[in-house]
Amino acid sequence: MDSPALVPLSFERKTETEMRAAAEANYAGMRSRRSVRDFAPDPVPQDIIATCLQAAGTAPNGANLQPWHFVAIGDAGVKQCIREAAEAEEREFYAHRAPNDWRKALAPLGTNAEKPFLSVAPWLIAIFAVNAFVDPATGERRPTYYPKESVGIATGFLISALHAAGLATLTHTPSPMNFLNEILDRPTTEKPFLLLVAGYPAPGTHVPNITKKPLESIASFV
Ligand code: IYR
Repeated sequence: MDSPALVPLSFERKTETEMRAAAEANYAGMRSRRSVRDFAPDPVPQDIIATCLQAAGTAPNGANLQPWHFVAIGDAGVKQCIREAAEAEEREFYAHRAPNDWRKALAPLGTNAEKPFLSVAPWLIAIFAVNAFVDPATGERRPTYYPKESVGIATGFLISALHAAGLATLTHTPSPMNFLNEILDRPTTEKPFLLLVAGYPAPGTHVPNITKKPLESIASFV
């Protein structure tokens, strides 16, 4: 095997004071993010979404195969189709499929089968994990590695990029989500991972009064 081509790493050390300030500023930015379920219909330029998708595409991933595909949907007809298919699944979920424990866990969020945000918000981003692909060099089908982990990390990058850009998001997971392959014409080698809703919050939006766990209960230092 040839040794891989290497390039110098671009990295500048910050002072500890600078690191502290940068970590604090980032934390303050991240903790101001809230999941939003009431979106304004106001349009958001496509290029802003595209830049956030490029940021998502920088995520670390298995063997750099970048096993993800994002479909950004601004078309009103496609959004309506997705809304109808998602609401059909959600009606089943809330009426029959949801176990009681799950129902109880969701009660503080006040969610139900109605998903108006899927047609109101300017952008839906359907995120797919790519489990296999055809190698353009050989025509062979090849697997990807750690697609779920990779697409999860990329989705995190995307959510923080959209938030940093000044947009609100909602991670939406109708289950099952196979209808996304059909509506968006994606191959079966791609598994829907998440539907991300992006836009501006509707004026006067309220969010549940919930808190995040303190550091001591989510982390330990040894
Ligand atoms: N997919 C359903 C239920 C739901 C599940 C979880 I876990 C949530 O954090 C919120 C909702 C829905 O979207 O309503």
